[in-house]
Amino acid sequence: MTTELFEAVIVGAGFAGIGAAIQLKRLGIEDFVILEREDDLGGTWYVNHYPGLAVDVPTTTYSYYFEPNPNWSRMFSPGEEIKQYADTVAAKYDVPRHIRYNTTVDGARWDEDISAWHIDVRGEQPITARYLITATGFLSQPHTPDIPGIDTFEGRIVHTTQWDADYDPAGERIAVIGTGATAVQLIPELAKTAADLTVFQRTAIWVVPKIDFRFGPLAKKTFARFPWTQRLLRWLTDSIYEVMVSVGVRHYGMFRGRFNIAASDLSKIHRFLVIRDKELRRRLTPDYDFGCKRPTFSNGYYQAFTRSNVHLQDAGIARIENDGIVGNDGIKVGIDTLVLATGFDLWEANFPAIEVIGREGRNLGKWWRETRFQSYQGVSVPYFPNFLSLAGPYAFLGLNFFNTMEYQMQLMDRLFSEMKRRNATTFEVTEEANAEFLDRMTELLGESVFTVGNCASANSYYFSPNGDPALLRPTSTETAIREAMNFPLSDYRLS
Ligand code: NA7
Repeated sequence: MTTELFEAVIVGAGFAGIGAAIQLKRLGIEDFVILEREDDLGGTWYVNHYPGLAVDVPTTTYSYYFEPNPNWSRMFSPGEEIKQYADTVAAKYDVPRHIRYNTTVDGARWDEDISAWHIDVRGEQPITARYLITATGFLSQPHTPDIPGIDTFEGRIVHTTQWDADYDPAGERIAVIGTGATAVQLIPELAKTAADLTVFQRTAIWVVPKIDFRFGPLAKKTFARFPWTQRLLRWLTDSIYEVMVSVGVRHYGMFRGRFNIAASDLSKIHRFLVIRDKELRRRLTPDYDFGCKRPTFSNGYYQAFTRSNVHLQDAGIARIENDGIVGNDGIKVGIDTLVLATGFDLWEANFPAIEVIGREGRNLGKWWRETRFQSYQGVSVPYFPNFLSLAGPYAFLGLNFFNTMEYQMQLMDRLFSEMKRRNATTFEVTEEANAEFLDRMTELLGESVFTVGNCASANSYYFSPNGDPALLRPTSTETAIREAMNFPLSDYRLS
């Protein structure tokens, strides 16, 4: 079989893939292809389009630092604006011509003889590339729950990642399974017109008010004419989020959870002001510490439960029948539509998102499971030369994906520039550097909410199946960027 040749392959055309493409171009590498399984770019912001979809980080912060957007309509912009932003940035840097849509990567294997990756593309000829960059995101593999009888349901069944834009919930009897960030956005929208909406909650979620407002024409004009004004606002929202993650998550122990207690008090007051029914408030109250799992921001979620057409079911699901859901309390709820707001298979299907076989036949997924989930600076793994995993263990800086991108682009810059300087064609992180990084991350997590807090009942995707809180990189954004710009070059073997 013939094989196509590229200098680099990027898997995924979401914000991470677009960022990696921009960085490669800055480094003078144009011979690369982005393989994307969907038929458009934008990743999660293309796939998700359920009613109520919005970013849950201020948009001033949720954007590439080098590409501020003066046109955001509000502080927490709706999904379609974020998708539009992805289109605009990609077009500006001439990224789309590198993208191959409807292309699913099945796996990749390192070939020691030619020092390159063989990439298997479903139904197409394989690709050979010197560098492999997986930009597959953290939440990209939808989770369909394995509830008894789910296949027998005869009504409409939809996962939130596959929303049908023509679906009209008016007059429908709807069940929503799940109460994560997606459900918190969707439920108030469905509640407006559904005849009956039953929310099946397994684990209550912390919800705090959202300080959201529109950016009027004057604000937009000011951002466009005086970009420093938007930078200033970004600095403010960046700082607030940085402090939240630092005090509430990373240094939970040092602050004895005081920030988390204050945040849960805020959520409690919010519930108290909105919901008069004491028992309902109790049922909506989480029994784990604020911060163990991603908290949500909403002014409409609790409100929705005060409507007469909205019901909370927290007894658990026994089974699904052809026309409804039977709870563990024996009560059956008849429904027309079943909405699965059940999130994503993060650890099971995303670490890694494709099969990756490195040097000496090492299988990345197996190795992570047999040892621990680990990656140097959140991107590199020993035995996997010329490979960067942008959604790796300990990569995510918490809350804002763009800060993560920022340091990863810096790291690419330093690494590839040094390769060029030395005329090298292969890089591989050393086992020592990787082990040292893992030890450091483990130690830093020692005083985090995940270690010190009460997270047992949170069902949080921040924890890997073996119990390590291996998703989050427990350093500040500033530290991550500084390390990406200054890491010892001896941490990599270049040849
Ligand atoms: P999440 O946050 O993973 O939430 C998924 C929800 O679905 C959560 O409440 C789960 O309950 C629930 N779930 C999953 N499987 C089941 C079964 N079998 N039965 C009952 N309930 C179930 O995904 P989202 O899409 O809401 O949000 C993802 C991210 O998008 C979010 O963190 C933001 O970063 C943006 P559980 O809590 O596991 O008990």
